[in-house]
Amino acid sequence: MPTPALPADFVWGTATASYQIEGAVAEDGRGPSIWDTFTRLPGAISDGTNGDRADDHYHRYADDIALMARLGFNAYRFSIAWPRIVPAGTGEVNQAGLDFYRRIAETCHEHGITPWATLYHWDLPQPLEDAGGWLVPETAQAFADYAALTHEALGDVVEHWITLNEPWCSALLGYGNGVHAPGKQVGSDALKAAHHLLLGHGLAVQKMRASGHGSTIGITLNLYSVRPASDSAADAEAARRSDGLGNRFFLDPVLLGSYPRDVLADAGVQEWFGERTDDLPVIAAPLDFVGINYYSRHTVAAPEDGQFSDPSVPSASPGSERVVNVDTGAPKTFMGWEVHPDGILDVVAMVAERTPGTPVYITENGAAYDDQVAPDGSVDDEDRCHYLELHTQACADAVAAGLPLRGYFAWSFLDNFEWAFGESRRFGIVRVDYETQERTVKRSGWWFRDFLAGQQQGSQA
Ligand code: IFM
Repeated sequence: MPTPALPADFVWGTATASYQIEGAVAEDGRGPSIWDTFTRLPGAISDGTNGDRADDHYHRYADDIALMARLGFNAYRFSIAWPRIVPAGTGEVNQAGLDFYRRIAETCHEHGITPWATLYHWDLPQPLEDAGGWLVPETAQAFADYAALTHEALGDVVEHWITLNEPWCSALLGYGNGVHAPGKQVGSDALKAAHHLLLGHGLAVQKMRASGHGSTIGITLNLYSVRPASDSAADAEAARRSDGLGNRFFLDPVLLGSYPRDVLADAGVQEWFGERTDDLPVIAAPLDFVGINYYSRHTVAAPEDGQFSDPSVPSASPGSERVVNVDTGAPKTFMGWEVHPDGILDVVAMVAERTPGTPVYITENGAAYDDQVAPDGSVDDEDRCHYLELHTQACADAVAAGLPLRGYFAWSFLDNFEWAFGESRRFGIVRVDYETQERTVKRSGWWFRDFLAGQQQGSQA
């Protein structure tokens, strides 16, 4: 059955992130970021690639945005590279960086596409990491200053602003197990990094609100549908921990102004967090919307006897190292992530129950598959088409259920540099040949064009 048309003002966008697509890392005054450094560490990136060139979007953005328009998207979510704007993290501002993002926004407007800017999608200026990174509160202040000046400079061409993308990843992959930049492994102190990220978010919202621009401001969290593998009390406990660290630890401070006590206790960090309660009203600054990146469901269990976690293995789950993710046998993407479209309703409900009526956007959703290129150059990615069909249908179900879902952004427009997996995982609905930089719309891109045309017709009927 075709997906029913969603309201005419439903946002149908596509998303990218600066380091993953821009390339041009040494051009026009951009400073080094933690990802420039991290990708040079032996073994950090599975295929040894880096973002030096990526999709060369820095030079090809105009054609890329024109292609987006041809496919029918009405919004483009991109991220702004902090080291292009403030190359050293604090201090001198690089006008060429601001000019680049103004060109992106203006090109979007020329094509009837609404620009959505994310201020932090993981590319921290390296000098700030050298000074302690997200483990120190000064980085939160530096982020707020950068956010405010960028918003001040571009608020006339960009109305929708997202402070942070997925602070769980920045904190727990960056400082917990170290599989992301900066590659630190500091145990439960990674939660301090999470706190400083959220503090930076709150300070940024305060400062951005003080400008004359009537922007809408939100944050993007990666949330998971979580369920216990069985009815046992032990599996329910595993689900509490997984939901606690993955979802509630971010949702509660941002939307309710408090950290979940059980998660602080699991990680043994009550004292440190107890000394920072004054930050909570800042972190809980009122938002105009909440963005959710939704990809998958976690089915979790308590460890079987003998499944002890090895304390010498750095963990991204401080205090909950022994929670086991169970393979349910459901279809998975090339990332090994279970395909569970109805989880969209679960995660939107998590926001709605904490802050009823606040608009929610799925700011990322998509899938990596092992794309095959036919001799004629085409990519018949039927599995990705199916994934997108199921998840856009779930959006329609969420709206029909009365949940405050107002938009959806497909991840990603282009194949791109997938962090620790380098170029070995492709999420794009448009293929990129990294050698020639040629773009080829995959079958999923054409599927989206037809789907969006149907939406437009349906919403006009
Ligand atoms: O590529 C990433 C993106 O940068 C953040 N969200 C998840 C995507 C897929 O892993």
